[in-house]
Amino acid sequence: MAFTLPQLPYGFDALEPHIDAKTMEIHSQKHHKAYVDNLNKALESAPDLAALPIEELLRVVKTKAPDAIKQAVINNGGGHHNHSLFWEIMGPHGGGEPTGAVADAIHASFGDFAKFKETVKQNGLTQFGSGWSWVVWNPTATKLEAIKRPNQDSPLMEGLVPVFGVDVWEHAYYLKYQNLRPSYIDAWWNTLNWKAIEAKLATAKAGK
Ligand code: MN3
Repeated sequence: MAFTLPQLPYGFDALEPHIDAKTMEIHSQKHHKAYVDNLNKALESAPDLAALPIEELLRVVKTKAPDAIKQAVINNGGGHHNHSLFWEIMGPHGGGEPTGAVADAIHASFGDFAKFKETVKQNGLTQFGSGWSWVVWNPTATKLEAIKRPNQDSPLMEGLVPVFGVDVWEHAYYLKYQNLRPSYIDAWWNTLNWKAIEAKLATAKAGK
């Protein structure tokens, strides 16, 4: 079955003033849609791969995808999964500090929340060009880690599970913030839906 563009769980303007409605509309309806369309196109010649859940596809792409389509699946499959996750971990009336399991996991890996935020921000700022600053669950180390990865490279390709992260491609912020990536990342924290992130962490810990 072909991959499909998920519907945003809120309106384009729901993350104002932190992320503007126009950026949300173009980002989800144009950029994300292009990843979905190009993923389906790349997989026309590989129906066995096209039948996999997106997470499983990304886990096996490096070993199982034919060379002719491998990079296209990495780019567009990563783009599809990264953005689907991105929309889910944000929401209206977000931000603040997490509680419960997410707070515990952050404290265990990073110490205090301010230090954690600074690490995630610095990863986003030092990602040269396009990419993501990720908070991932490392199932081997059984803890959260903060990493940065270029382009649409999914942490799933290296056995890590993305829990949440910030898109630092210019298309994610340029309309409102122009070259000010630091201001965008600071504002992004105000969009976080910690309940959704807690659910992602639980799923990651369960190995799903
Ligand atoms: Mn993007």
